[in-house]
Amino acid sequence: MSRIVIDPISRIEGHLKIEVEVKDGKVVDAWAAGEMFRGFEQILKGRNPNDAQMITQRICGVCPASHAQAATLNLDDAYGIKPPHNGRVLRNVLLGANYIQSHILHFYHLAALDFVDITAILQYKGKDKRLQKVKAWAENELAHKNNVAAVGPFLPRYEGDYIKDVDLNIAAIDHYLQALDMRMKAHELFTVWGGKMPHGMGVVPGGATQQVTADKVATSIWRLKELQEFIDSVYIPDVVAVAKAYPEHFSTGVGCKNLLSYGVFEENSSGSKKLLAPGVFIDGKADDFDAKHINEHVEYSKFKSASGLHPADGATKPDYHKEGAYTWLKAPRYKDKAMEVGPLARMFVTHVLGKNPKVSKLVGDTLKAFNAKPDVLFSTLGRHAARALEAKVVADRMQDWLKELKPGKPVHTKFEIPRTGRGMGLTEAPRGALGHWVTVKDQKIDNYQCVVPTTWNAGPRDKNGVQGPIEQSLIGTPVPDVKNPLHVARIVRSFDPCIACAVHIIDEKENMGEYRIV
Ligand code: NFE
Ligand code: MG
Repeated sequence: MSRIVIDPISRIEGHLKIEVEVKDGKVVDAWAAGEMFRGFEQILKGRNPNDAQMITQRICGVCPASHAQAATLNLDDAYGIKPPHNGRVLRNVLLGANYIQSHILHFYHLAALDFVDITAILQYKGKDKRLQKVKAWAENELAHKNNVAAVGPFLPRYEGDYIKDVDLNIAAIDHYLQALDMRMKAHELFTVWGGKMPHGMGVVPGGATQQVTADKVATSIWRLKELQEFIDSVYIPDVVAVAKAYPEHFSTGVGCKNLLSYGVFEENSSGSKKLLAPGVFIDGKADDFDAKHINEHVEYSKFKSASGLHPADGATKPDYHKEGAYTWLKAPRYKDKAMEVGPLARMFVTHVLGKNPKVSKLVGDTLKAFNAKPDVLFSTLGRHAARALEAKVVADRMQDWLKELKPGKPVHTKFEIPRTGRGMGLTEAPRGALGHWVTVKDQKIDNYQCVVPTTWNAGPRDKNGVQGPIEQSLIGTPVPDVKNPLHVARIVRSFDPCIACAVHIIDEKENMGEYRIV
């Protein structure tokens, strides 16, 4: 029996520790730990409620659009207001731009180098200036490989079964560089309506801030067109190529097989119809989603607040030295079950509930191409495939939304902050189900709770000792070489974890030290 500690696991957002116990070449138990406490929920107490959508965006620079969305839906609910047509559609456009950016980021810049052999660039003989620069970097890197100070972002790495075909590797490195430009395009599209990225100014309670003009629509459409072309002709084919090269990863990283989606991208003013449907998949059965079944367990989390609270009445009281606790993430549960969230959950739930024929066709066609049953989606590769297909569904629909915008019409509904109120804002961030809850008292925030996608996925054991989704997904993973747990890293990265979001104060001296707001 041996223990492997990956701390921190690189190429994810934030600081996550993964610990696994290995017996006879396989993982037999796993622990995921978020080792920072940030305290955003405390920072919000006593503030003007309108500040929530600005402050909560600072939880994360990767998915601020989603926190803006959840916070404004939450405040809309507490204030009893709804955005006008343009306001609703603009929120979709802003969130959609962030989805596309985030999914491309994840596949190319965070996950692909689990498969692509970056050192293949040393054999590049072509004339592309960008690839020549990468080659020069790699040569320099290898010349200094015993000098830690000279080690770049890609090496060292866990060694293992990387793609061997040199041309395929070089094509993938070229796409890695193209993907940087594509992310810039998606960010530009976001800033047309959001002013800046990260932490946009485009979404506020009651709607959006930017007036709709024909030039803003036109400048968005051509950027989106380029993104659609990239998704169709580069991103999806690359995911298919990885899937063909690594079919065994259709059966690694299976996880809890329970899925949760709050639904996202409102398609009507009541919010009853969404592009990606709300729903759950538990013990093999699809069902409607009801927010009353959410609670957060803290038996293994460093909090002294009560366990099992619904987030509307949630509490976040840190306890640095709590016995048995190993993480700053809480363990969210639905009907007391661990639930995986993210693109796989959204696409699967939308498909099995039959809520969007385009999603069902894409999922069906992909499964047919691989001659596979839907069960293969519960896997490392299933998560990558669902993310790529979702990028397409969102980008294609965004073309319609941009055309549905009405120049000159209102983008915003006026409101007053009520003396008291309670709100719930449920949306889906690129990484999964995101909920914000607020209680307003004397026109100030009395309580604010965020339950974030990576808290669902990377959370710890619950009151019943049942592991969180990432922990469960690691059990049974082959570890042929304990010094190079590449499959473990591949599985964890397939969830696209973001710990900045999940542990929503870092102590200046050490994370585990005295509680202090910095
Ligand atoms: Ni910080 Fe986030 C997304 C949210 S994840 S990236 O997507 O909300 O926990
Ligand atoms: Mg929380």
